[in-house]
Amino acid sequence: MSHNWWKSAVVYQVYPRSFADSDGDGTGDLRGIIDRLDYVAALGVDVVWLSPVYPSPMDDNGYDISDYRDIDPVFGSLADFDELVAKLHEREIKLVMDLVVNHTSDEHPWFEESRVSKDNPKRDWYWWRPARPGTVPGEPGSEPNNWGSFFSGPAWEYDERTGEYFLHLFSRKQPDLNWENPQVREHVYEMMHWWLDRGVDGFRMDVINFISKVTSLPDGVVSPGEQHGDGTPYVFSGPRIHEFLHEMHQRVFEHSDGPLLVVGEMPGVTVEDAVRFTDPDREEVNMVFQFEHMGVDRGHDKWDIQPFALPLLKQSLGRWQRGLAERGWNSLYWNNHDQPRVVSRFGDDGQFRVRSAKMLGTVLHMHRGTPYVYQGEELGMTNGDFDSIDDFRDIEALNEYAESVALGRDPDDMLAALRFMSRDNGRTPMQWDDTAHAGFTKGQPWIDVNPNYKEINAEAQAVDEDSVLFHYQRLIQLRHELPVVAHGDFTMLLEEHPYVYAFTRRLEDEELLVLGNFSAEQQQVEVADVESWLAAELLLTNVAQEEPSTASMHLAPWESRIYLRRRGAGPTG
Ligand code: TEU
Repeated sequence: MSHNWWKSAVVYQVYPRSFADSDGDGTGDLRGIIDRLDYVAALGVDVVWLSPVYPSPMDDNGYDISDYRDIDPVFGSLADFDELVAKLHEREIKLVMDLVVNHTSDEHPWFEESRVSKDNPKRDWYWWRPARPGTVPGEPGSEPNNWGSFFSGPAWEYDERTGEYFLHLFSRKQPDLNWENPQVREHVYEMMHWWLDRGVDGFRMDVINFISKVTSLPDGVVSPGEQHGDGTPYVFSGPRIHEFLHEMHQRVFEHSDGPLLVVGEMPGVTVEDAVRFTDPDREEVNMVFQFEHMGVDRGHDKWDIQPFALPLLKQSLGRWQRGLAERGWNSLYWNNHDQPRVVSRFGDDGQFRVRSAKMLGTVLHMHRGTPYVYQGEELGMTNGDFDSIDDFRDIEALNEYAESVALGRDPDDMLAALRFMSRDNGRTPMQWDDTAHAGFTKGQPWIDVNPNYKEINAEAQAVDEDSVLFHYQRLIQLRHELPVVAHGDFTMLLEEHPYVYAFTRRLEDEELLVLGNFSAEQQQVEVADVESWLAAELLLTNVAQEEPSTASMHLAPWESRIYLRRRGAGPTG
C-alpha cells in the first residue's frame, strides 16, 4: 500500500448514537453498525471514522470521556468492538477512532483525583487556578480570567473542595487536560498504542489544536454585546502545538505497523498553519479539518445567520486549495455531527432536493483532498423538524437557549436560529427504510426521526439508479479510478459568479471540468475552450441525459457536470 494511500481514499463518518440501534433502547450501538456493514461497503468508502464510543456520562454525547480504554455499555462491549474492526477489515475498510484528549469528562478518574487536593499528584494534569485577586472565590466575576466557554457561560468552574477553579473550554463536565505536564502526554500516547494494538487504523483528533495554551491564560477581548472575553487567541494553535504533535508522531504514529490515517480537527486553523501541520517532512498529521468554509453563512456570533453567498464559499475553499497545492493536504467536508445538513444549508431541500444534494456532492468530491461523507449525507438527508426547544438534545443548543432567555432576548429568535443551525440537525437518526422510526430502532429513538423518512431512506435509494446514494457511489468510484481526481492540480474559474461553481483539475494529459449550479434558475456558463469541453466525455451529471441542456453550457437548476478530456483526444488537442 502506497505511503499516501489516504490521498485517494474516502472516509465515512458514523455517529454511533444515531446510526443503527440493535437492541431497542433507542440509541444506536456497535452491533447496529456491524449489521449495516454491507451498506457501508457498497458505498465504496475506504475508511470509517467512528465518533466516540468510550464510557461517558454523555454530557456532550461521548465527547466527554470517563475511560479511554473501554466501550460505553450503551454502545456495546470491547468484544463487539473487536468484531466491528475484524468485519470492517474483512471488507478492506479501515477504522479511525475519535481521539478526544483536549479534555476528559469530570468523571474520569484522573480528574476525580485531581480535584481532591491542591497537592494531589494529578492536580497539575488539569488547569486549576485561584480566583482573580481581590475577589471572593465562587462569586460571579471571580473567575481566574474572562474567557467564555464554547457552550455558554464562563470557561471556569468553581470547585468548593479546594476553593479553586478549573478550566473547561467546552461544558463544565469537560475539564481541559494540561498538556504541559509530560505525564499527561505519556498516558495519552500509551492509550493510543493500546487502540492501535487492537487494530485501529488511525485517529480523528478532536480540537487537537487547542491542546497547547498560552500558560499565563490572559483575559480575552470582550466584543460588543458579549458576556465573556475571547480566549481563542490563547488556545488556537498555541505556542507548543507543533512540538506536541511532532512528539506524538514520533512516540505513536512512527511505531505503527500498518498505514495510518491521522486527521486533526482544528477550529480556527489558518491556511499557513495547516501547511505546517500537514507538511509530511514535519511529521505531524496527514490532514486537518478546518472550519473556514463552515463560517461563510455565519456572523462573528455563530447564531447570527447570514444569507448564503456562493462567492464567499468559493473564495474560502479556493484559498485552501491554493494554500495546500504544493505542500500538505486538505480534508473535504460539507457535513459532520456538528453541522446542519448541507442540502438544507447550501442546497434546496424542497423541490430540488435530489438534484441539489448530488450537485453539492459533485462539487465537493472533485476538489483536491480527502472527502468525508457524514452518515445520511449520501441519502440527501435534510435538517431536522424541531418544533420547540424540548425537541433539541444537544448541550450547545440547550445552553445557548437558556442563556438567551436569561439575558431577556426573544426566545423565538434563538429557536429559529437553532432550527436552522443547531448541531442536532445532523444528529437525527439514519433513515434506513419506511417502517416505524425509519428502521433505526424498535424502541423510542433518543432524538426524533425526521418525518420525511418515508420518502428519504436507504432502502428506496438502493434500488433507484437516480438516487443520491447511487450518485455518491459514482463520485467515490471516480476518485478511485481517475488519478486526476485524487492527485490533479486545481484551478478555480468564474470566482465572482454568484451562482456557478466551476473549476478544472489537471494531471499530466488528463483534465476535468467541474460545474455546479447553486441556484434554481438556468445559468449560462462561459469558460474558455467551450467547444472542446462540449465535445469531451461527460463523466457524470445529475440531470437526465435526454434533456437538451447538455448540448450547451446552459446549466439547468442545480445542475452539475463533470467533463473529462485527454490531451490529444479532444478537438483542440
Ligand atoms: O468540535 C469542536 C468545535 O469547535 C465545533 O465544531 C463545536 O461543535 C462548535 O464550535 C461549538 O460551537 C468537537 C466535536 O466535534 C464536538 O462534537 C464536541 O462537542 C467538541 O469538539 C468538544 O469535544
